[in-house]
Amino acid sequence: MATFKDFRNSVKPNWCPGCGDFSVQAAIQRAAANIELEPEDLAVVSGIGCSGRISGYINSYGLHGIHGRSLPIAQGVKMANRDLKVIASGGDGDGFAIGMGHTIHAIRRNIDITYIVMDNQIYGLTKGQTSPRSELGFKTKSTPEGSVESSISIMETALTAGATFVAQSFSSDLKELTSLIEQGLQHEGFSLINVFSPCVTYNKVNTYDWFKEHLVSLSDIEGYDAHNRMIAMQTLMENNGLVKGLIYQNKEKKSYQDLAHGYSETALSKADLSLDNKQFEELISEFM
Ligand SMILES: Cc1ncc(C[n+]2csc(CCOP(=O)(O)OP(=O)(O)O)c2C)c(N)n1
Ligand code: SF4
Ligand SMILES: [Mg+2]
Repeated sequence: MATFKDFRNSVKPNWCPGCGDFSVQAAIQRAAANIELEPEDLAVVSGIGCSGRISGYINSYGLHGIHGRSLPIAQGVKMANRDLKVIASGGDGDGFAIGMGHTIHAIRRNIDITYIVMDNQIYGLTKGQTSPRSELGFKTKSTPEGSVESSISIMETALTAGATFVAQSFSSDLKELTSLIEQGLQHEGFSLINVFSPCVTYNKVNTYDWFKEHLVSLSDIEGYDAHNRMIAMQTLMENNGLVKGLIYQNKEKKSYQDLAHGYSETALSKADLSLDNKQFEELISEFM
């Protein structure tokens, strides 16, 4: 049986020392081992950004795609081989700016993949511009007078789009993050895990200390019910989205694969899709 070390490869991450993304990498590796996956059972697809490098640092199938497009690729991988556990990953810019259209549709489509966003409230790779997660008034090189746009409330947006699994965590809490990734991978449908993953080089506001001071742990809210969408929304709004833990899960809604007519139980990539002459002629005659 594989351990988390089997999900390591020889590539040395070139993230800055202290970057929150190291913990996300470690949590994915631990979660995969904890749910008894082997490296060949997992595919990690990423977009572009510092965070997007993560697919190269995990010993599994992997694809470092294009900016904002990890989700279409990851959904395609899952549809072609439903036997794989598939993780899509990237930054807040990747998922909530250029890739936002894909994010909303992946949520409502509910294909059984796990989307892990490393949310540092900034564009790290391009050296520190505002992202859709930067707060109003946030000063960067691109907004020296402070951003005049409000931050997108992404967890609330996911709930309204019909998400069946919504969670949020923090790079400093490896135990919780690992557990949420395990739960996300085991959830039958689309799971979104937004991780506050500080950029120590360009974001001097939303630091580790800032999150420790501001984040409210759902496990500290007595009687919090993660199966109640109204409570989830209310709790997010009351805390300005700054909560951590499993926010909402709906186990009743079927995944896309379970609803899609004629979608084979056998992974397409493993099915014999060849046709004999008679089947070929019949197929062609349907279009004539
Ligand atoms: C189509 C396209 N547009 C713009 C870029 C430039 N670009 C690269 S990464 C990035 C944003 C990175 O921010 P984020 O997704 O938050 O990742 P981080 O680096 O913070 O982890 C941008 C705008 C690009 N590579 N491709
Ligand atoms: S620039 Fe920021 S996000 Fe990128 S590796 Fe460095 S600390 Fe991490
Ligand atoms: Mg970012």
